[in-house]
Amino acid sequence: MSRLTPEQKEHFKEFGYVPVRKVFDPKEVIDPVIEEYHEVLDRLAKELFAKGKIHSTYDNLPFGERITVIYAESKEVHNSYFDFSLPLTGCKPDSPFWAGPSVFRALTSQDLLDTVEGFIGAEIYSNPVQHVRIKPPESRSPRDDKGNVMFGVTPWHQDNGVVTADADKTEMLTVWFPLMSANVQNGCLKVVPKSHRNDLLTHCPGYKGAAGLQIPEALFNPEDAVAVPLEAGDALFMHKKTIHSSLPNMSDRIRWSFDLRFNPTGQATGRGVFPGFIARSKADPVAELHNPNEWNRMWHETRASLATTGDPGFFNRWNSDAPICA
Ligand SMILES: O=C(O)CCC(=O)C(=O)O
Ligand SMILES: [Fe+2]
Repeated sequence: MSRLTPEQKEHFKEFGYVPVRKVFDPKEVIDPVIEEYHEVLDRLAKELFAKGKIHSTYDNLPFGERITVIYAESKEVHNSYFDFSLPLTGCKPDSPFWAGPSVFRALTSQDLLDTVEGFIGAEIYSNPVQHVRIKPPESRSPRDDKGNVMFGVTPWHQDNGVVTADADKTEMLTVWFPLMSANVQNGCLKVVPKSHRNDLLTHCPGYKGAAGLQIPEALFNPEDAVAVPLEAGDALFMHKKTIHSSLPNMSDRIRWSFDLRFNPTGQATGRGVFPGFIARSKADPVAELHNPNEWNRMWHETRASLATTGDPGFFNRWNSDAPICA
């Protein structure tokens, strides 16, 4: 499988991102994840059916179609059931998440870590800022009461802007890869080349009614952005200051991706309440985590503790009162 070439490293340094083809074998890394998610969807379907929110569990549909139909009929996006992360606000003892063994194996794929090593060296920490994103076609996606597609486009941001300030000096690398091909039609990412040379720009919470944090377009030139289509097995590597967003899913199939972060071990993750782990250590291989059950246990423990202690309360440094956010 692919290792980082000097040209790819140079591209990353120059432009703040680099798409790498065939980082890992999708049959080895992605197929087991998809298999695992079938079971998660099955449980969700049974739960919604029992609550009377859907008329059928749609067992016979393929994954993408099944999830699209289930989200549409239940009028809700149930992405937390699949995500290997927890809500930062309002976490409950039974908040759904999924930290299964195949997901862990994808996070720690040796082929993936070999490429990551090319960027940040051989002491690799799996930063817990990570998500699976399943985006149904916008034409059939549930909408909120303002008519916005739920979990639609990701607005412009820098990943540095969504972590706490203690990680501003962290050499955080974003790794984004699709589980099925992602292109302009179904909503791949768009990145602004060379934007990593900027400072951290102001992010506005709930800007123009959109969910989440967003950099106002007055602060950079969105016209400079380029789309990054990828096949299963490819990955996009991004600098923490690279401005990026996603396109809308205008296709008739889902857009399905993992986004992971890695940093050199010992540096702040920017989300200290969540559990990370040493994915690779050339200096101390014994410190590496290889047990998927232990990873799963750490997330369960975090959920229990957040549900008891309440919201961490310091995860967002931004305020919509900033004049640029008006
Ligand atoms: O997949 C998306 O829509 C957004 C992903 C993203 O912002 C990231 O990977 O940092
Ligand atoms: Fe991002």
